[in-house]
Amino acid sequence: MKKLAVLLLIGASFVSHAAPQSPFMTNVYGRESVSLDGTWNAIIDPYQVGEGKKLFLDRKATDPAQFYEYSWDGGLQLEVPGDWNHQAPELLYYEGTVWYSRHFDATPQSGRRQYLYFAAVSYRCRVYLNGEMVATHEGSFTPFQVEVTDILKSGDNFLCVEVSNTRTADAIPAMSFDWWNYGGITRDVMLVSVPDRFVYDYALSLDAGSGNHVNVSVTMSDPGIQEVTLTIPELKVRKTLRTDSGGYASASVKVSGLVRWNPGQPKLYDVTISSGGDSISEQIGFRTLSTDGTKILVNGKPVFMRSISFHEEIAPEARRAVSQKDAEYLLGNAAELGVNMVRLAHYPQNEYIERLADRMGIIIWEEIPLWQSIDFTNASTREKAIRMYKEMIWRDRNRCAVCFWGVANETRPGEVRDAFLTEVLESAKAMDDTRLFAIANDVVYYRESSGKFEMDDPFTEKLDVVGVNKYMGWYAPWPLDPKDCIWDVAPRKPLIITEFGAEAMYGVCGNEDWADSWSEDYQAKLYRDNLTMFANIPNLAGISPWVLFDFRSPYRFHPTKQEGWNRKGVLSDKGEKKKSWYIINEYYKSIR
Ligand code: GCB
Repeated sequence: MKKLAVLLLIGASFVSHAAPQSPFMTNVYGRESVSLDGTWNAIIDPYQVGEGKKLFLDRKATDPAQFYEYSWDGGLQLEVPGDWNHQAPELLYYEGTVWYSRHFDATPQSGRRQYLYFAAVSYRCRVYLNGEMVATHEGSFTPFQVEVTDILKSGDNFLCVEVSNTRTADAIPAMSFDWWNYGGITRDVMLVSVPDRFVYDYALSLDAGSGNHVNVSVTMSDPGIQEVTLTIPELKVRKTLRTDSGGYASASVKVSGLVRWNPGQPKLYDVTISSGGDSISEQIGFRTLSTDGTKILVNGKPVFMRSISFHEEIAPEARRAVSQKDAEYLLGNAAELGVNMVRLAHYPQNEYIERLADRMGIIIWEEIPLWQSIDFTNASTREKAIRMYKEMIWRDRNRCAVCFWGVANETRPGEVRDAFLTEVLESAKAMDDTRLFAIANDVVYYRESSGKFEMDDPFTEKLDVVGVNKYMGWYAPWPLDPKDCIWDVAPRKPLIITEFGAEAMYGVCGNEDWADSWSEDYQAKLYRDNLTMFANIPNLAGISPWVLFDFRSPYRFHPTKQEGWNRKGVLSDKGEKKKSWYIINEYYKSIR
């Protein structure tokens, strides 16, 4: 029975169930677990011969005629969580396969189940435990788990993971993208222990209609009618639900005196869900989201999005962000700029970031990497996108900070793309109707015939909010004086400028009218000009300059200006403030 569950979870397939069931449990960080982070052994396998050589077995010669062409001892070691690229010079640009392994001790307990949980592996992987393949996963930015109760041994266990970050045309993102292709076991790994029957997934949200009901849904790990109790002590909520035979229960619970989560005023409540011998707790906030014409409303009040984007990267150390401390660094720098929102570029980032945003009261826009050159004709890519999107929602649907689900970034309108994105959008909407769906589009052009900036993308009609990435003064010359640039883009919806900017080398002074000066002065003037133009966007509901930090990207190979860095940060790769930082900081103070 448990073995069957293992097989069903392989490859992130979904267990068929009376109720929708996530491929991983909700709130793994609230579970009893043993961390498998730390130093792992590694073997670089560019020709992919590791499987044939059975690297997933930790073999040592035991008779005189035996030898093995590999050893897990005495070779490369890599820290987990972490990208491999910054850990060894030969891995800086590496795109291919690396095998990871480690031993760990376990003590299986009767009446409990054990899961291996990977918060993210970039980009695809196969997981072997004690020589047996137990899971595969594709996608760098969402978690997966596999039950290993029946495979785990008392005492020593050997865990091996084959990881590949090879780019392929059917992948998401696809062949080229403007950030570093970090490979490796980039997020936490843990061995999670849960009771035999446990609270598998749950979602809580404030009912947008009544405003004083908390909607809760719970799925137990196993079918069968069971009692589940929700408690929110501060609100004096204690509600017992009965699941259906599929192990699913939902209810709408009236609350009084609820203080809502707001940007800048992040009220969170201790919430516990228990059933039988199991209990899981975390802090959750409650808010509503809606739009009214061209306004975005949080708890019924208009909020202008003062945003910034960042990649999941610690620029001064040229590596992926992996920890609570790293989350504090990224969101701390964003907060200092004066934001109330962060657009996570361009994928779900590690959970430390979303959870900290909840606690700091910073709104999050989250998206999957449907970035530019996706193969929209490929049915398997579409299935992948739908799965990734669901995984993102499953992981983060209890994070009230997450207010926007971004559907795609800079894609070309057309029948094939529209059909693809519509399927992604519809399956996401079926899972979550408590957030705003948005897109970041770059197909906005100045039309001489109308004298206005316009956009033709009927797909945006299906969305709540339209984002526009527009690099006026950088990739596109100004057609008119910025003060005369009038916008008529999605005029009946809220519009967020989701990207604008220019590259500048920190500390470089230069001609503010010459893009090729790569100077802070050019970037600063471009920022001032854009702010002037934004005043002519009647439906403007927020701005999100591109980007907080200079970030690493093989896309950017100018030998003296970029050296593998996209220099559009308002902060340099060392975290130094450019002139543009002060312009945005002042602007954000002025519109608070
Ligand atoms: C964009 C992309 C972003 C790039 C940026 C740039 O439009 O959405 O990922 O990094 O432009 O710097 O060109």
